[in-house]
Amino acid sequence: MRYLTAGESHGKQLTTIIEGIPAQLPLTKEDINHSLLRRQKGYGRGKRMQIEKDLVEIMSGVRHGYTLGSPISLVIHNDDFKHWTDIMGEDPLEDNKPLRRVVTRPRPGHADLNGAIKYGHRDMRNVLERSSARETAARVAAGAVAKTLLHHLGIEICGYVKEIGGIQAEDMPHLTIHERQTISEVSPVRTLDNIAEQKMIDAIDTAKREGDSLGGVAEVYVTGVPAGIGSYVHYDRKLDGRIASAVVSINAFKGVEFGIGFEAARRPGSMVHDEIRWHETEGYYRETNRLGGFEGGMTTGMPIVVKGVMKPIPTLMKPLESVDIETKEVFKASVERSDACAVPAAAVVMEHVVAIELAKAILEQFPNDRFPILKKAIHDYREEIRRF
Ligand code: EPS
Repeated sequence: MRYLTAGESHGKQLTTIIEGIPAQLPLTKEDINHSLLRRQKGYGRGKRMQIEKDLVEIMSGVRHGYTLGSPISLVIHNDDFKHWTDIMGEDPLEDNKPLRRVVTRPRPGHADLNGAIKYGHRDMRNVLERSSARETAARVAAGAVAKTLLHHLGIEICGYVKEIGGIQAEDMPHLTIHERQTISEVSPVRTLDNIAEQKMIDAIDTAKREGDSLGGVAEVYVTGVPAGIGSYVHYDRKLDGRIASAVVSINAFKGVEFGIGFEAARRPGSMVHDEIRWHETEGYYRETNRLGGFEGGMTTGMPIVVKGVMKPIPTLMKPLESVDIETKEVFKASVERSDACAVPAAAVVMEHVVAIELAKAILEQFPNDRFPILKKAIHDYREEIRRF
């Protein structure tokens, strides 16, 4: 399975093409729209989310509620494009018509300056339109297809917020995946801890008042993945490595931890590794899950627990100093609109990119063009490893 996305933030639409999803998987646009709606929610988002109402149009690859095995192409229209038709249109500019909304002032922390240098753009709008996190809507659409596939294989996944602006949610190791899904869904900041929730909201309000922005930590929790997905034999088949790469590729993400993560550096080995147990009906399991569901680049069969850290959004109402690329003069970058905090939305994005990597690994390990045969293969594998 592979996918590509296309589309500018204020262009006509976002497009995704997904290749390699087997035929006969039940899939509807509601499955995808549900994910898109979840990504748009979250306390701290700015005015743009009031303009957009992300809805998918399935352009190919699905017929009467089932996948065909052909490429699935998905489109999300940008409602904001109507305000940008003159600026973002594809036709050459008419004679003497000036370029509008030209960006010559790179925002610190954005792709603006490096992208302009790399591609030779003097108008940095040519960079920021694609580097914008708007693109994550397309990744969520692709991820919703992956999530649907996983769901029909008995694999459930949930992303939620662990930390915003230094306010940490308590660990809730006893919660089931369904409790995680239900509790986080009704939280305005998508967290499981209702005490931390109000403090996070207050922190966002303060940041907003001060023209500032807040980052945080999202966690993704996955159940039902059998042991042995991924591989130890080669660097690029290690599934934790692939997940780490996918997470850091999300806009503004700077790092990843599995299980206890960096804490492993501070503990002796006896307090890090998870003791192996065996149960007559369940098979092998670990007494603890400090390693977050991975050993040797492969799943252990325990829940996958992965965290991603998001830096504060760099588009700030409170200006930071930068240099105009035309005049070379120092100026203070200011903007009209921004999100004070997008960590709740980013948790949804992270959930979907993790789903994509898991679906990819499963389809590599159990390749089949027909979904019912893939489902049987996974069922048989689970039975086999239970008796191993
Ligand atoms: C973004 C800037 C804002 C965000 C946008 C990402 O958009 P605008 O520049 O239009 O105000 O709202 O996020 C989305 C549009 C989205 O769908 O998540 C940026 O610079 O990354």
